[in-house]
Amino acid sequence: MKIYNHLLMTMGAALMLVSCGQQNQNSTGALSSSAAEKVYVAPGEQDEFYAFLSGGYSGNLTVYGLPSGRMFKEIPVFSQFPTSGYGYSEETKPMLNTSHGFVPWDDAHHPDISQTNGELDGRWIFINGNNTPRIARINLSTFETEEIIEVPNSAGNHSSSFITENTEYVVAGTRFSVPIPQRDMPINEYKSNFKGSLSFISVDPEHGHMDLKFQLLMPGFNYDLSHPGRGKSHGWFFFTTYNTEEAHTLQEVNASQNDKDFIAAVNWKKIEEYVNNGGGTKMPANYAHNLYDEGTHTATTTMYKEVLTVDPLKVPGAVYFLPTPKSPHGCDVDPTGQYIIGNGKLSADLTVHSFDKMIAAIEGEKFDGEAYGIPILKFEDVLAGQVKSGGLGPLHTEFDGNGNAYTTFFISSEVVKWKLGTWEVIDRKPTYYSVGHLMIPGGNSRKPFGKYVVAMNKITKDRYLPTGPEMEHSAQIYDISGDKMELIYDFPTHGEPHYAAGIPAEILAPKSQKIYRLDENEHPYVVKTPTDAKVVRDGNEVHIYMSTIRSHFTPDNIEGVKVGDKVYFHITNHEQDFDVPHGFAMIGQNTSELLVMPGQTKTSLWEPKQVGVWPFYCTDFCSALHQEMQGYVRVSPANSDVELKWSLGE
Ligand code: K7E
Ligand code: CUA
Repeated sequence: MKIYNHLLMTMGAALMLVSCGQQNQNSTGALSSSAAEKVYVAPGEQDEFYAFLSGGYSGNLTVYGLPSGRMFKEIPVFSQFPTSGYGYSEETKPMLNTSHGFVPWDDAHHPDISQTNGELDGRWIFINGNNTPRIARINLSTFETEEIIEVPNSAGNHSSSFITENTEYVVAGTRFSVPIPQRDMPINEYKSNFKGSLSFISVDPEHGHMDLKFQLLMPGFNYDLSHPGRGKSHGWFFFTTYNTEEAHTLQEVNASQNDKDFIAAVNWKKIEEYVNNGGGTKMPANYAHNLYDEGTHTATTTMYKEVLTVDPLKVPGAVYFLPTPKSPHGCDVDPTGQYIIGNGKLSADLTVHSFDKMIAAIEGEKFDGEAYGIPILKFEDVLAGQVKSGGLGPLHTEFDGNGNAYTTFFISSEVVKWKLGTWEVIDRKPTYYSVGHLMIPGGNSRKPFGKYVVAMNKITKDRYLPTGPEMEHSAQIYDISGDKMELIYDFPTHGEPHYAAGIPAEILAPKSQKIYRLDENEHPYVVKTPTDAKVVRDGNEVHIYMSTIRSHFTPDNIEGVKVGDKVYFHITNHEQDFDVPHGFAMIGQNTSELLVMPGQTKTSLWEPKQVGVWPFYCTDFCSALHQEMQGYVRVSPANSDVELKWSLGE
């Protein structure tokens, strides 16, 4: 307890330092002109890497270039996005369905790019929604969210979404333990009654489609972060835990009592075999699976009613606990798969476990008791080494593929570079300020590209011109090609990036899709040629089959719509040129505009409430005559007999 109090005081002091002590510490000019050259990507030239930064509470994913720090795109994932109409258009609304109904927001933390043989293959990127537990898959040729699966029996889906080295599974662990199945019970009966679920979601190797294969029901700890084994440890997955005390109140104090929490080592191959042989128990659960179809440009939702659960005690030899000091946060595995790093956030030292020693300890039954029947391995028998870092508040570690590791320290605001195997600290550089995750392209794979590290900071303060009380979070790029790290650039981010994933541009850029082919468009309301444009009434629903091309809508004038109608504008963009979208906006609609890409069909719902003649227009400056790209809808009283008609050029 004494140590704990001391740590709290140190944390407090360090935080104050961040708050008021570090202003302009960098004013000596960290950037030499050679540093400027390192990040300078001349006009018309392109970056070497893509970086995908999670958007945190924006619910989205942002795409940047490295080393320029230029933002290329925000990909909507868990949040409605008026810029494109995602989550507002009829086609994409189902993407945000859950067992709790339509949930148009989430908190996205950890993107991870698909892998083949432990190397980035650039097909998909996965990301977790924390708050209403979900995992999303984004297609990396269209940069569109294609699939979102809800994770039942989970709460605070945080140790997610990390993938195994052949993208067999995307794995999602619960941060908060809950009653499973959910039920009405007193909160103070948490201990030994709540459970933590670790979900293994299989990924179809061809289409990427996700399927919740099984959930491991673990003791009621908090499962904070995770990473897959790779190489020799492929087949295992590692999760940090905290609150092994199973406290249900004032966790700040009560979840910091144990000197050591655990890293849970899960042999998923063993459990997979058990499940494939009919093992596990089906349990009722409600969850949504939302899938976007590329042909119809439309998402559909399937609701599931049960899930396969596995009791770890039924699969002997599948789960072990590795004691790890002081409420570990990050859980990282080096490129060889030998070292598992757990960073106790209340500790100064980093704990490194050895996979080989773990296997030997399991075989030698070097146990130090058990927790709910799960064997606890002896700390000394699995420990590879400890890094005496001299920093405070270690969080996350990445690797450069040259035998070095880089760990962030939140409290002491720095990145520390150290050597795997000797555990010696090689270099340390300040961050501005209070760094969370860091990212090296491919840093979570067998083959990192150790040229840059991007630090994602929680506090911005004086790094940019002030923008009122709210500042965007700041990221920083360090050149790590030499022995010493060199800070070469700061750039603002969007939302709150937690983790990120980077990949060489040469893997993604050549396969980036340029248009959707109109002849492959299978949308039920597609208009393949302007002569097919029409307006159809079905009761009080009016379906407008509309096409766009520079610079008009077909049709552009519509009459016979009535107050109380539900008017669906189904807009097909007839352009087949790269980067020529058209937009659509209707006065008074209770949704956003739409941005329709070439060859695509999107639908906007409008429910007119007043009679009149109401305009719509194209929102994207698509041509010299973009301002002429407009039309009218005549709205008559509910009982009117004005006939439905539509026209262009009449
Ligand atoms: Cu450390 Cu959500 Cu990965 Cu933030 S988490 S920093
Ligand atoms: Cu189409 Cu502006």
